Amino acid sequence: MVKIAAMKLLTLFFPILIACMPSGSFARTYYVSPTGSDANVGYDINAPFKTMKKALGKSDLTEILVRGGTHYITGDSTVSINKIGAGPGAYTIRNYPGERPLFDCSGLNTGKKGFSVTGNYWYITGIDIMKARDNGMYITGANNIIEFCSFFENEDSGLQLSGGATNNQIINCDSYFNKDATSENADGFACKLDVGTGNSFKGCRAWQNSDDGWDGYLRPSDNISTSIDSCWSFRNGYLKSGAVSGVNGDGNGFKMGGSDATDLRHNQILTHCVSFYNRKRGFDQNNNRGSMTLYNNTAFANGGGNFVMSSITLAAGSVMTVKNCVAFTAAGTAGSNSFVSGAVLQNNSWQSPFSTTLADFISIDTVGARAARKPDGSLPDVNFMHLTATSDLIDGGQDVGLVFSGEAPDLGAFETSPAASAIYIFNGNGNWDNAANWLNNAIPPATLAPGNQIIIDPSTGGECIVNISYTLSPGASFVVMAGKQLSLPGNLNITN
Ligand SMILES: [Ca+2]
Ligand SMILES: [Ca+2]
Ligand SMILES: [Ca+2]
Ligand SMILES: [Ca+2]
Repeated sequence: MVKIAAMKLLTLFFPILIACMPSGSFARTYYVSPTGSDANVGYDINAPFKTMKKALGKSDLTEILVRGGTHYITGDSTVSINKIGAGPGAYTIRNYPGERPLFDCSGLNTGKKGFSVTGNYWYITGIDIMKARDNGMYITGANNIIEFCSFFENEDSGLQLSGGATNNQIINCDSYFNKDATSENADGFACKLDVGTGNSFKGCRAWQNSDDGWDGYLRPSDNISTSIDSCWSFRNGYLKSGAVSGVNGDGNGFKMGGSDATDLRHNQILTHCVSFYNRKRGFDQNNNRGSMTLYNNTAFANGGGNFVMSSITLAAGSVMTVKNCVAFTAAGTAGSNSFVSGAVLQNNSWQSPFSTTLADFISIDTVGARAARKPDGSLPDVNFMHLTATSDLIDGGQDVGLVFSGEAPDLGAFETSPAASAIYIFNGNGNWDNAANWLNNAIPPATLAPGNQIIIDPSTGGECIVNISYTLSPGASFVVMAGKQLSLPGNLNITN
């Protein structure tokens, strides 16, 4: 009886199953848990695998959901991510929702990396990697996205891009307390040596790495490009303990390049980045011969100078451009800044007409800079180096194609949002300068701030008489409601 019933079910459902299957595709989500077993089926949440290696070896894999808790990576078992996807979204490794897996790689053999990404089109998010015996994560593949991950206490750079790695995006990641035996090599984020072009960083933080926060030193790659946006680099060249990392630790915030024969070009675009309290330089040319474009970056109190970009002449065709940047120290000065001959320097805090003092900043206290990220992985809110409402650095920048608020970009990494907009409504009948004709007696001020608005909406049968001279400046708006009367015996000037 039972056997016959099962046969009937098969007959009934088999054609339907075939119809639902995408042709040629066997997509599957696997689960990996510290309490799982590689003898399990893996695709059932109640029967997860134990190791990443097992899940990564499945031919029908498209996604791995990693359960929280500590996963131990040991021996020679670097987590190898090598499948080559055909396009965006091909493969995913993510934390199980609401959980945060930690990969403890301290049991690896000497010199072994934690994760090695040779594949393409992987999206990896929501995991932490610690104590690898070399890099926490080493990427040579292309078009991968690494988001909201952290790398700490590894024995070389936390995350490194090399071996021809191209077009990878590193988003909202932290890399800290990484230290190699000599302190000479461990950077927070290394995009260096034989790396390819088109890699980018956004919203990342690097602190207390024994060598540099970011390092773009090349050997032998030449004329490649990297962009770094909204990243913070601080206290590099110091160890977890706070001690100096040693004479071999470089201690730069953003080291933009350099090469053995001082001849190679690493074209760098840095925007909205903040570099502070690094042991040596905030932004360091380091004999990079490529183009360096720095817009809206802030350097504060770096021990060896804030912007130190005068070490060597650029290659023919390369350009150094520094606009809308802020350099400052706790003593209230710009600190030490230098640039190559011919550098384009415009609208920077140390240049005329700006007067940059402590009064320009809400706070120079770095409190909160290493605080936990927001639930979506974005950077925490801080007051550090944000501008006060009266600062002449607000709207002091030039439009370089980045998003800004108000009339123009501010100087530095943090754009100030304009005050909440006010709306003034004329709802009476008669003269403009009679406050009683305005809603709540709120008559518009002599100068209307950008974003604010005047609405002319006289009472039925009434009119608004502009009996004074009034000037509307750029950014303010003026609306006369349909069918309503506006008379101009005085002057209404609208400027742009
Ligand atoms: Ca070094
Ligand atoms: Ca370095
Ligand atoms: Ca000022
Ligand atoms: Ca602005």
